[in-house]
Amino acid sequence: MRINVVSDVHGADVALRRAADGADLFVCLGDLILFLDYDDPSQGIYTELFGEAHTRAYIDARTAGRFDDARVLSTEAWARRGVLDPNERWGILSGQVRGQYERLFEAMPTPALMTFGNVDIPDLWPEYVKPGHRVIDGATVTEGGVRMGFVGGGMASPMRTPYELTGEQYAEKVAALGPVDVLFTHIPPRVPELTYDTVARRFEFGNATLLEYIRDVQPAFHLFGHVHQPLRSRMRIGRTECINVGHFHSTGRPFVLNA
Ligand SMILES: [Mn+2]
Repeated sequence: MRINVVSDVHGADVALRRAADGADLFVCLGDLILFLDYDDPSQGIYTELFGEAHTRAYIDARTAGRFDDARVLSTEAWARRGVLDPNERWGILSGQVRGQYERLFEAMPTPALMTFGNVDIPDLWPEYVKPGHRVIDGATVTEGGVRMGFVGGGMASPMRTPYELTGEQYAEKVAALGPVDVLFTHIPPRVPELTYDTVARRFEFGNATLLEYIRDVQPAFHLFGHVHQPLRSRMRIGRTECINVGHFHSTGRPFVLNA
């Protein structure tokens, strides 16, 4: 069975339309929305709302780990738009997010097995999924005799992205899977080579429970995304081949797994 897998779509709807070409099964591991484009600050929701100069300064602050400075920049930018109460931000942001979801779900191949990235808003998905889109998070499906487990979302972080979980919440979802042949998640196991981003020059969040699960269950494959430019895009842990499927927003190409 040929499985085409994408992750970190971040707005790339044109390439997404063709991402299932030639596949028996199509899988999307989340991060559909583009809030901030670290490589190209001229696009994304923040740039549409606040302009490119603000977005560059905001990205610089976050990249340097100056999260307090980033928050001050953000508060100032909202104030320039007349939004002083942080609770009012979502009303404006949600319009932009909904526009992107409309475009991306329209381009999303069908059928598709999907889970959430950390930059996704699970509550909005039911409004946009098409017939043939199956959203799976903390559960398994069997296709062509291959048992597949899915765990979506990221870990609580200073980046405060929309779908972040505590270690306990994440572990609960992993524990619900039982044994699988192929594990699909948005984030990698907590292994330095797989979590270090060589361009952002920082460790992204991996998950320790995933590493325990791999050592314990030894699925044939673990496929994930999240780290856009990883130090290593694949490595073997015991019998499990761990593979970062790549930053679809940059490559426009799915990872092809023969399972
Ligand atoms: Mn991403």
